[in-house]
Amino acid sequence: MAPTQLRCGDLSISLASPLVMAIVNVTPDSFSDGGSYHSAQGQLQLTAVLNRVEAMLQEGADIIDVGGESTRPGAIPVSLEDELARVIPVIEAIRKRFDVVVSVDTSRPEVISQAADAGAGIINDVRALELPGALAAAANTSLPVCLMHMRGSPQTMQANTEYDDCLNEVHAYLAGRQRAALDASIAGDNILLDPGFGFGKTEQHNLALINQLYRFHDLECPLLVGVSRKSTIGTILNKPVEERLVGSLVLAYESLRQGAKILRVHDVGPTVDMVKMYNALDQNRGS
Ligand code: 7PM
Repeated sequence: MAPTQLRCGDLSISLASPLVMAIVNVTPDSFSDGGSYHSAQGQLQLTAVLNRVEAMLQEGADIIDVGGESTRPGAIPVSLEDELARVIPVIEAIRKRFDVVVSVDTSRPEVISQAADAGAGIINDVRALELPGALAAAANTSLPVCLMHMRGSPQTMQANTEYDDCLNEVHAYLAGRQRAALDASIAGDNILLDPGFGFGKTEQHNLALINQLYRFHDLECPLLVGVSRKSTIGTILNKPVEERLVGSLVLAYESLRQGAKILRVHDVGPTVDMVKMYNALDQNRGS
């Protein structure tokens, strides 16, 4: 059975109803979360981050996802020093001010360890703990981990989007990474899985992942899905990133219908309303 509760360090969260994970991207080239938290001189502005987090919490966010590496297709890799300098002070400042679970969007073992020390409660890795030392670093924190499927690297992922059978490949990959995490002594009920919408996949693959999300339930892990503002929505609607809210909500709603437990989003308020409507319908079902 998939767990119904996550122990995220000193805080616990229930998975009895779906959770909203709010994106806080602290890269200077942040493209789609509206806020840039850097001054004209390139200095990270902690008060700007904290004001944004406060607003997201007022809108009903359950988890704050802090990332300092741009995983945008074709993005330039960030150095370890820059990633640490972006992410660690932000996690510390959020946890000092708010009682909220912070997830850290990273792949590097050094960032995993220091983020946990700074108060992070979830490790969110688009590389599914594949970097050397990442499994051991994550296991050492005893925190929940999110393992995501990506084809290739952010630099190369859209260059090869051919699969024999995308769904089967993603499923087999996640099953393999779940096995690797278990073998590294990460507890089974500390593993979240994510099919990686938009990471090295075509529009048709991305749609099939949502339509057939139910197929991942046999792995008995809570499912996390990130569709917010992604380019498949832009292609279908022919709309720029700031006009993709309705498309994002439709895909997020279908993900909930298929049993997703965590939605990673930019637009917290509208997503929280959608989740409340989904919950109301869900509770009414069969009556
Ligand atoms: C440019 C393109 C910038 C895409 C950022 C992105 C996911 C994630 C991201 C996801 C999990 C974004 C993505 N996407 N982590 N990190 N699942 N677990 O839209 O789908 O934020 S980065």
